[in-house]
Amino acid sequence: MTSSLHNSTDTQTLDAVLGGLMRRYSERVPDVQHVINAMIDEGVIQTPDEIENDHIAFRTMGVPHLGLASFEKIFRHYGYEKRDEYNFIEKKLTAYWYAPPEPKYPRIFASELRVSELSDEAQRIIHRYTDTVTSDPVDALNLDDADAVDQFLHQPLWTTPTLADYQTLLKESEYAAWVIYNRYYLNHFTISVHNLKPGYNTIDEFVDFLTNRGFRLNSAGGTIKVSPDGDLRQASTVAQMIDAEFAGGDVFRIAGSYVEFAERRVLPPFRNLAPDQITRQHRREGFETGNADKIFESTFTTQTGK
Ligand code: OOG
Ligand code: NI
Repeated sequence: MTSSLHNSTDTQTLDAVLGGLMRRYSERVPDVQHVINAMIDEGVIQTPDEIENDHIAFRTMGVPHLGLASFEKIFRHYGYEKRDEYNFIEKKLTAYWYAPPEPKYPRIFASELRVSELSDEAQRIIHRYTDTVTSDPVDALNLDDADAVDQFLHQPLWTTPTLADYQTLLKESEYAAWVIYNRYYLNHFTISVHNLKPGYNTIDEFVDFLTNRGFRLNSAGGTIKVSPDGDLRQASTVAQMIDAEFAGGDVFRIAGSYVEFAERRVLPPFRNLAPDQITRQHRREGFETGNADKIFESTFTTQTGK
């Protein structure tokens, strides 16, 4: 099915699913409201709906019946189209981005852990939880029922891990530990800074503003991550810590989700266009492996423990 065949029922369902994701994410990540409040206080925006959400991101476990092959069915049903692949050799991750059915919707960046590349012990731990999933749970879901999809995205897919298992995974793969606890929780939403008012519409200016307001930013590879072509510039907060309850009632502070900021520059052939003529298609599209590799670390202890 192509996006042009998509009807208003699909987009209404998508609106509701995205609304549910953003609502729970904002409740869980106080920085979301703090950033928005700081932007209003500074006069960068008047209301939150002026913010363009560049993309949202999800993480998945690459095992049978789960992973991207399962997860992506949800958003492809709403007209998202699969685009470029990204490979993270050290982190053992594969990712894709998905283009939305209409420009008003965020892009999606979704990644998957290549579980089979981990040590036997880590694989055993992961499978102890994920092996209870014996068929693709998305196939059992009515994707036209927004409430059902919202519940699915926020329900435990497997039993709550033990703290010992979490900590063993953490030593080998911070990503694995994140997913075993957080599952499909929204990993981040992303403020498009290029559409903000002058003085705040470059990543350098926006990062200055965030730093002056006391936000802690991910410093892996430098605060501002720049693509080799210079046209995709990104920064992110350090993930907020949450008090996570593990099996047996153990409570431990672990990384939750974070907020990202992206500047997509106008591509060279369009640089002579008047500012009011510039739309999404004139700007740098997609993602960048080198940038993403460092942005993943927003939830890693090297950043959260700084
Ligand atoms: C995703 C990190 C990559 C980007 O925009 O390149 C990313 C994650 O932390 O799951 O968001
Ligand atoms: Ni991102």
